[in-house]
Amino acid sequence: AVSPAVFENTPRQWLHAYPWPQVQGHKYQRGHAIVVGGRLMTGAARLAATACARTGAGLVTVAAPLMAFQIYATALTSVMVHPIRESGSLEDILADARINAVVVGPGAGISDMTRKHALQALGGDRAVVLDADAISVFGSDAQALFDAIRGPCVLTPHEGEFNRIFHVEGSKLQRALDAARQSGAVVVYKGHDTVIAAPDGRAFINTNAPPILATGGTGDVLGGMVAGLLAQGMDAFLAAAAAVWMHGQAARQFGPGLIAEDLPGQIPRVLRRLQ
Ligand code: NPW
Ligand code: AMP
Ligand code: MG
Repeated sequence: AVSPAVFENTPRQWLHAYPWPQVQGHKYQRGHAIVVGGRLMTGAARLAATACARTGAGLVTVAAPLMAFQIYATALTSVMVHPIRESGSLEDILADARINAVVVGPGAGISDMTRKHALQALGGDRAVVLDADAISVFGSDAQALFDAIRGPCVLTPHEGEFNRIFHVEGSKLQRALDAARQSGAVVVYKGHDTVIAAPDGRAFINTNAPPILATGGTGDVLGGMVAGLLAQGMDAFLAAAAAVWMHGQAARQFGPGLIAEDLPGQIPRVLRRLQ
């Protein structure tokens, strides 16, 4: 049964919390997000970083493995690139206290390095988005992930990723709510009927996403969008809900043949219509 705390995801739910740019504001006041880049599948982090900037984050940096540094540096213009040390540690990058959101997972690969990056990202006050491989890599050890989640954290699994770390039953809504409670994170359980669930029992069901979104890289775009809103100080549950709705709305500007990189450029238009 749908509890009274469940609503359809519409701008009415989160628009009051969207951080509209301030007249006297500067970029450092609009947040600084880090997107941890993969070594081989570089498209995913490029999509996430661009989408992150498009949601209004003041600064976005891709933390890039040395072997892929040139790819990120050449492909991205508004986004900065910072090399990850040989050791793979993100410590020096995350040392800057102004960094307030981190995305790990898009294109990261299933490896000890991805696991280490996820745990390092979670070891601080900043908000964290874990998507894709940063979820799957905890498939045999989900409790280690849940134990590490202490601050604001959003997990954005598709069905396959969800089932690797959560073993819950019932309706999609119930599974998402149980997953959020178990993990302590906001869970964005994706699909045509994405459920955004918070550990405290709140949930939104999103209905604006068109089926043309079922194409490679759209999830990576969404992860970056959530982080962009978190960097601007939005609450994790509202940031996740807002990003999911904007993502669906951006996709509705297109028809079949939509590709993931079409989406970020539509975000300013979606936001302008909300003003
Ligand atoms: P089946 O076939 O149903 O048995 P993965 P991934 C299952 C990066 N990307 N949606 C299904 O199993 C990502 O960021 C990079 C999807 C399927 O075989 C990740 O790092 C891109 N799958 C990495 O690729 C663009 C579902 O799960 C398996 C499902 C892998 O990500 C593309 C796939 O699992 C991509 O985003 C559902 N709703 N339900 C780039 N441009 O660089 C069940 N499955 O291989 O862990 O997932 O999404 O391919
Ligand atoms: P990912 O699988 O990580 O690339 O994420 C895919 C994105 O597309 C998520 O935001 C899903 O909610 C969305 N999506 C996937 N399939 C559909 C569908 N059939 N209808 C609407 N949205 C979808
Ligand atoms: Mg994905």
